[in-house]
Amino acid sequence: MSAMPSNPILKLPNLPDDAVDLSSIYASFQRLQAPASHGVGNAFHGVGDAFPEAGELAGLFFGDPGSGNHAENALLRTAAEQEFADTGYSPYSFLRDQPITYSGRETFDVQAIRRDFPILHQKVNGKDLIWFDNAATTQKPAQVIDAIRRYYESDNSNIHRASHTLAARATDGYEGAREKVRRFINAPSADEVIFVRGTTEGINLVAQTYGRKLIRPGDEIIISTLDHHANIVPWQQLAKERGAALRVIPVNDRGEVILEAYESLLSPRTKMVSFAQVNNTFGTVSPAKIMVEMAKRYGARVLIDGAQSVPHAPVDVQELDVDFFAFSGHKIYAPNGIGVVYGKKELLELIPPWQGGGNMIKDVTFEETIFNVPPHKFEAGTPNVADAIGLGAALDYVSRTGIHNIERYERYLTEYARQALEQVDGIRLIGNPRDRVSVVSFVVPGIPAPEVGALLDKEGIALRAGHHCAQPALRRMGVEATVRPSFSFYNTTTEIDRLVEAVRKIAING
Ligand code: C6P
Repeated sequence: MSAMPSNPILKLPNLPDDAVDLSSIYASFQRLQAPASHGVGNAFHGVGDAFPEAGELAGLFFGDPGSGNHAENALLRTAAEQEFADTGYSPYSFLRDQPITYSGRETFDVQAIRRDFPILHQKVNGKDLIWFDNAATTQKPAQVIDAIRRYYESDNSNIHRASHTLAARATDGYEGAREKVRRFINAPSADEVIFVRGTTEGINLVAQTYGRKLIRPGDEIIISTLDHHANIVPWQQLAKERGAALRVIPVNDRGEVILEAYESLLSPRTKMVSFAQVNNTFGTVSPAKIMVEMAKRYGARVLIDGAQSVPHAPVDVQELDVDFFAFSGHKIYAPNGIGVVYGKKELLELIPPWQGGGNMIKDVTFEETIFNVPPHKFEAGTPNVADAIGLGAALDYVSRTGIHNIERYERYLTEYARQALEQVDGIRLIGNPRDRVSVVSFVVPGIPAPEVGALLDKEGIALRAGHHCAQPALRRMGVEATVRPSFSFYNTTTEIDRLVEAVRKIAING
């Protein structure tokens, strides 16, 4: 076994970890760029051209026969060309790009960002902590911790009910956070933003309200092989209860949904399509806008599980034209126990409340209850005020940093890690999606994934090793468990080099 090269990354520019200036990242990419630039004002094309994978995708998009199934390519191309003709943006990126010029606050400094996250500055097992478990949960900046402390120190109160000053302040804080969420996902109205505990609760809410009211025997619900258990079990339960059928979109060997197969599953029987915009095992970005449009042609409603997309790229629910959209606060630098389900107003008005109790009513007698209007109709009981305010502070933090900047830097880190890990002898990468964000999965044949996770923990590296609550997705790739580093904008290439070095040793020594 040859000694490890000082920088195992050959294809990507090695960036300094401090003061990462996005204009210099972009300049590095430009130097590496293939001659046939498509001139599309899109991060994926601009940044992605440095990556062979992305080049392949661009080839596919622009008519190169590329690799893989031709029928699938043709379908993708048709849909892609239409999307491009309509919008001028790549359908594979669910992003709207910013101009490619950076200045002032559009440039971020990784070390300055890291200083905002107190938890990162500790030793674990004698080594500097490396937090690569961001798909499971993200760490919280001081700004979020401070917002929660300030709330409990000065404003704590129940909301919407009392006539005193603290109740007014707490209510303003809570409703202010709802407005911040509205702005962040570009919902038309804050009344369409329901606070829940997280993505899981959001999907269950939709399944048990919309689903119970409108899914009938013989109807069909479509989900994807790439989905997290949170988007499988609630629909499976509902299908059994209502005599409906669950249909599952297959994926190809790369770990991408097969649009052609999805098309063939759709029919007038399809009442609901629900899928993750970004998968949590391979980081696959699914072409959400196209998938919504395809469902709409059959009159189906669509829920997008945004747990792994919202932290990494801009999301616009109006542009997606999605009916429901769920995400978790704790994956986007906010506290645990707070999340969001967005629903279109006309649907929220149509469907029944989920839980009964205080706050969700207008009037109660023993004979009858008149329900409150959305979103309050879906928020029975005293809500999680402090953590909603924490979520608002987290979205402020992300917005100040710039979600476009975050996305570009995280794509860079992810591709850096993928290429570096690919060069480690004795490990196998699992899943190879052409459009991915934040996640890389691998196995070390002969060593169970949890054991690899424990060995990495000894090096101070925290990541998830197991089935990631997505057993069907992993089984599709022939494995039961993987080791899964997942990246955030506070991570660095130096940390990835440390991971690669540790994995290399494990693969050699066991
Ligand atoms: N995935 C992971 O380590 P909750 O637990 O409700 O905040 O999020 C559920 C969920 C739903 N959809 C997707 C795509 C997810 O990734 C998750 C959570 C974590 O991958 C914890 S299992």
